[in-house]
Amino acid sequence: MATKSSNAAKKKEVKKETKLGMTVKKDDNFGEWYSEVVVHSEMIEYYDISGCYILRPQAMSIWETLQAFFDPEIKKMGIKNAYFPLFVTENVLQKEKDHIEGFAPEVAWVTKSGKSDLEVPIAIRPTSETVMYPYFAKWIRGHRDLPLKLNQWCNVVRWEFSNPTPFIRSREFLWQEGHTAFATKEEADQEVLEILELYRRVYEEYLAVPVIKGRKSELEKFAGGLYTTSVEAFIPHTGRGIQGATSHCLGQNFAKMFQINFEDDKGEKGMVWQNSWAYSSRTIGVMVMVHGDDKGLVLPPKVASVQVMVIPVPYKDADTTAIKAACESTVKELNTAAVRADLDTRENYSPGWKYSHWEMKGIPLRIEIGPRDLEKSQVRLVRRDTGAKVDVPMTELVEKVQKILLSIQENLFNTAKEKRDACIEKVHTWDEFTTALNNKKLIFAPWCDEKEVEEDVKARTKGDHGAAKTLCSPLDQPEITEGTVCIASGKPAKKWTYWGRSY
Ligand code: 87F
Repeated sequence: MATKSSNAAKKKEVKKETKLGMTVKKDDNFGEWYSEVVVHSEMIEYYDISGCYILRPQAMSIWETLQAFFDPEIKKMGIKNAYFPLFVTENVLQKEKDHIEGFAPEVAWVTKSGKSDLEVPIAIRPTSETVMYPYFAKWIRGHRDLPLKLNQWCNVVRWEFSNPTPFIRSREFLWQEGHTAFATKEEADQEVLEILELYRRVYEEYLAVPVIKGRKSELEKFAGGLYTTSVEAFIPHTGRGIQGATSHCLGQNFAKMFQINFEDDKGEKGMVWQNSWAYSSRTIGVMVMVHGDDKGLVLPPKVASVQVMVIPVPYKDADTTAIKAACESTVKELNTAAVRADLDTRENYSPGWKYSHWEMKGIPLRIEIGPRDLEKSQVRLVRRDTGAKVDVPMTELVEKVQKILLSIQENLFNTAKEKRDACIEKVHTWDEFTTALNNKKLIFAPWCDEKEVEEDVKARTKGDHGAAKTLCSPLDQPEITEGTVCIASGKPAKKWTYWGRSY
């Protein structure tokens, strides 16, 4: 006789094989739940190279939506798109030592063409500073050539070794990388914040994920730069922070290395001030982790390629032709009003099967139309976020659907923010700090802002789940009252900083 647990295992196997749906709960095993969501929602297909994933149309369309927002915004700022090569020579890659140091193990190399060894191995870009900046030096001569503001949409490769995760940590990923050069630091400083605000909007307005805008510590900043700002998200289920995007002021470090000089209007020589900034396909993973539930993916309407799925509900003796016609006209009316609606007419699946299928795929709103709805000239709307059902007269269809989609977008953000905020713990002592860390909190603590102290915190909190580190010091700083001391060193605190384990 089969035991209970082996039965359960078998059931899971069968479910997986037939792709019936979600078998793991978000609370029970977050990692497995996540893999199941991204695969069953048809965003990701696993590939036979570890850390590489296929982005299917469901994922790619979200990427395109974010791009359709971000690209015109940076163009308004005078940034232009370009495309630089995928490959970089060792010589050029090694030019900025601080930059490449520490990253070197992650660089992938091409060493052969066919069977013969290349004369010199060629690296695949892990980021494009060293690819681009020799040409910045060539193109920038006088102050009239400034500012130079370029962006590229591309893939990069970083040969990660720790625990690959779709979207979150993959060996190849998509991003935009912006690289700009200015005559003055003031201009560079201003752009860093303008870009950071766009990143906030990507997360909060599109993905409905709350983020904190802040500055990275000296230990966590991009070593090749002057300072790093970031938007930081938080995953309540794992208690981990996650860097959402970064906007760096590079200062004049790269200008020095690559001799990016210009002559100002008085004929004096100067070095440019540079920025670089990026967000990647990681954005999508953060969205999945924050909003997904036991039924699968939950898509914010603004990024859902299909916002409304219409499902005919033909009872046995119902007039299926009339129902079909009503479904078709519903889709048409919504499409005309620029609502992205689609119809599932497949006859070999039951309405109930379709409900869970489209729930798993995260479609924000479902419309059911059955014989009773036809009689009453109404349709039934079912929200993916709350499961709430409401019957709406066909005459009010467009207006009601648009209103509910807005409400879903808003509710997803508000719920995510409430959950995140409930995890924030303001602490004043080391005891409170370690307790909060064990409780998977997003820790907010006064800190002396010393590198050695952060290193010490890392060492003291090292464990199976990784050490605590600074996530960012929010730009929006609370006042530091007289006598406030650093949680780790007891020295006078210089800033309030978010701490936690992170991805
Ligand atoms: C991995 C291998 C080689 C990160 C790497 O954040 C080099 C690097 O330079 C590397 N991983 N970085 C830092 C990237 C800095 C910067 N690049 C432009 C950005 C934004 C976009």
